[in-house]
Amino acid sequence: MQMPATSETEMRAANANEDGLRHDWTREEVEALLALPFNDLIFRAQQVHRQWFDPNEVQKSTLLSIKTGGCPEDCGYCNQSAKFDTGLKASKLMEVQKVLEGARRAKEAGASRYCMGAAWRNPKDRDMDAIVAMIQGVREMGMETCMTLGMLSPEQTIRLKEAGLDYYNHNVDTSEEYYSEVVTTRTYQDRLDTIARVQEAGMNVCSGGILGMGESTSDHAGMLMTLANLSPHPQSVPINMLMQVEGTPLGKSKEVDPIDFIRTIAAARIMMPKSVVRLSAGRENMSEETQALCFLAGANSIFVGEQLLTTKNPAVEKDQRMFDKLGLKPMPAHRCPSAV
Ligand code: SAM
Ligand code: DTB
Ligand code: SF4
Repeated sequence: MQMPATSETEMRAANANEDGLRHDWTREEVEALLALPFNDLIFRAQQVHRQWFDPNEVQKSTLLSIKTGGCPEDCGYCNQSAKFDTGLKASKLMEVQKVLEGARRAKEAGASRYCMGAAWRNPKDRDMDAIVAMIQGVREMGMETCMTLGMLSPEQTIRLKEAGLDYYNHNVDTSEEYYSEVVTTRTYQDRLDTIARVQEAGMNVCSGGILGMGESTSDHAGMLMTLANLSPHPQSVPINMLMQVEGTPLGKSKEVDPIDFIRTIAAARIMMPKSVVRLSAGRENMSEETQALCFLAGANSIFVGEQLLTTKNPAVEKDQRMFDKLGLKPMPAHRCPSAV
């Protein structure tokens, strides 16, 4: 017979999954973490960070929009939705060769992962041959592959796995409670279902969210709780600062205080110790000092290259100067300690 747990420590040990990491966070616990004195929070995050990672290594990914605009979804932050008038020109799925040329350039510029994104609610089966060819071509260059294509059917998930896809990006974006304020054309559960399929197929999950959409600190806690209670943890956790785009419903949202952004990164690092945490969209509008504090808080991945999907990212030379100043070096491919 199992003995009842007697102390908080024992309770935690009992609830830790077989990977030895916690998947039983409560919202209150995460709120308390986010509210710690800043120095204590950063110190804890650094301690955790150094258990699993070289603190001076930062993973570099490059993004490419392989299918831009005209999306039927209504995500309030996104200029690729067909429902908002943002002046963005929609385009068809790119040719495989063009995508591979982009990957080659990204590799030369020092990226170890190529992330390909499509403005789809879900891929159509007729697109899957081209998607598979892109994955195979990028893999042959020795880069890690990531795709973000919207919701997946079980069959499509298997095809991506068989093609050798390393990571699938599917963000939960915010807390479960705030989600319907941001997106109405799908549910939070839809997102979790696709994430579960990707995990079951044995691929690495890249999942995180966006700050600066008018949500509260408690929503930051709720989002981190959802991510950290996934088992296994998403191997990659992108934390985006909203890129405000005129014409989208969230184009004029109240900006997040950089300190709250850094706190969220630190809590993500503490809660998901073996995951790579990406300081994702929003660096274009961030000071070097804020970015340095994000790295200190445990962020160890960025997007490199002048463009994210449709919006701006810092110039490669500017990022290199920042790396030199901070003594950072690129993380080699396949270094994430939790990757499958
Ligand atoms: N359509 C697919 C989907 O939604 O999953 C894939 C592409 S979508 C652009 C990928 C992610 O980019 C979104 O989940 C969201 O987190 C992020 N994103 C989109 N627009 C953004 C913006 N303006 N600022 C920050 N992140 C954004
Ligand atoms: C993620 O979390 N952020 C990236 C990637 N995953 C797909 C996308 C950021 C997009 C920012 C807005 C744009 O450039 O269109
Ligand atoms: Fe479409 Fe993805 Fe943009 Fe939502 S975030 S509108 S699903 S491209």
